[in-house]
Amino acid sequence: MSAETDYAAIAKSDPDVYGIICAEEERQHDTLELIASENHVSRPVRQAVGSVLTNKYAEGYPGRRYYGGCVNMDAIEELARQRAKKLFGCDHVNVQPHAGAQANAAVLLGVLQPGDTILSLDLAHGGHLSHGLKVNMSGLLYNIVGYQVDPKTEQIDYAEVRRLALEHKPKLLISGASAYPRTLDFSKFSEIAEEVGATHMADIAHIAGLVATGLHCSPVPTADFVTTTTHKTLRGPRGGMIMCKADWAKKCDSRIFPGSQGGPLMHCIAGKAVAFAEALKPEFKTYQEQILKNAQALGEGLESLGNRLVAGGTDTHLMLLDLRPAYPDVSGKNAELWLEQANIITNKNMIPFDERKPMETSGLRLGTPALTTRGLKEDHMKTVAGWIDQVLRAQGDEAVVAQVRGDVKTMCDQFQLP
Ligand code: DSN
Repeated sequence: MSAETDYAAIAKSDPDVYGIICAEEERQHDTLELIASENHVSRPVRQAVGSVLTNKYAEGYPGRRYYGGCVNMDAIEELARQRAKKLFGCDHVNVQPHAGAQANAAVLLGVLQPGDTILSLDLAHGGHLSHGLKVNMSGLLYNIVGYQVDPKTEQIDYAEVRRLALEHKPKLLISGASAYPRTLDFSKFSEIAEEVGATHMADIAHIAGLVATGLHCSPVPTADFVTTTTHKTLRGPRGGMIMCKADWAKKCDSRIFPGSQGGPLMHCIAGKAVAFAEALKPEFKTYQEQILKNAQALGEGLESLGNRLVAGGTDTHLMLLDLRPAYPDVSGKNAELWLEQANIITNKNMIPFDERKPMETSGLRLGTPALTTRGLKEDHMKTVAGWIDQVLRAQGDEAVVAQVRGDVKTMCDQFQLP
């Protein structure tokens, strides 16, 4: 059975939904995807996620389920676990979190009592909402102390993190980010956590593919918990995962089920198993290396056109463009909109110490995982940097946007989606 066969069924039975799926396929084909957290999964991953495993309830864990008929659910979950352990070298893994936010919430529930203190990176400095945003459960239930990047280097100042940890004695120290372009020194975070008696949770959602292939240092040897999503650089299905030391295994599992989730999404767990096997292949490392080369090329291309990158550049798959020096009148909101009109997909993002509001922003976040999946290389990145610059300099001028959109379409036609 092929994906096309599945589409034939839905095309006949539900033209409305089928039409939207086709429109989205066309949009993805015709646009350059530069959102750092997105990717294009393989067909095998999509087939696993679209499989009959979606039909099954499997509350519990392999060998201890609350429903009958779980023989194949046990097999797939065990396979996903074994592959994840091999990929990251962790003691224990839970592959059931529906998403990264659920993985993080379960760790918080396992480690903290309401009112306890968490020390984590400010959202406005690259952190994540599940690390302590006031209106997220993390910020509603716990006392959040934020660390910020250094105003000069725009990088994490570990002496400042230590100072805050000594002052506030957090019960949980969170490392990891969703908009931080530089290497994270996870062993330094673990040292600080140990010094103040805190538990250390590292969230590697963005960089999981780099960590799995040894291209970014791994927190697995030193952190108590490592959480991730499976759909960013790791290029698996939408989902989450928790890795932890053996001592925390029982607590981790019980806070996912029954603590915060019901039945696991077994079709997504199957997709995770497929993606982990793909990530264990040598070519996945080559792919991650190309993501990094492409990020360097894109960053250099933008800098050569007079742009400023936050923190002086990138060590990873993503960069933050400070729009103010090259395009003083352009907000992140406008940049995102005009680039989308030119079929270049990005997201507005706060930059450290941003004076614009979160829905306006002075920054644009750019990442190379999806374009690299598509087969684009360093030379293409220079071209893409030029197109971004043309659209922003012209402040969305319709003729310039139309010209770039045409050029983007020509490039997209040369690079098929998986
Ligand atoms: N929304 C994700 C991102 O774009 O980084 C984080 O969850």
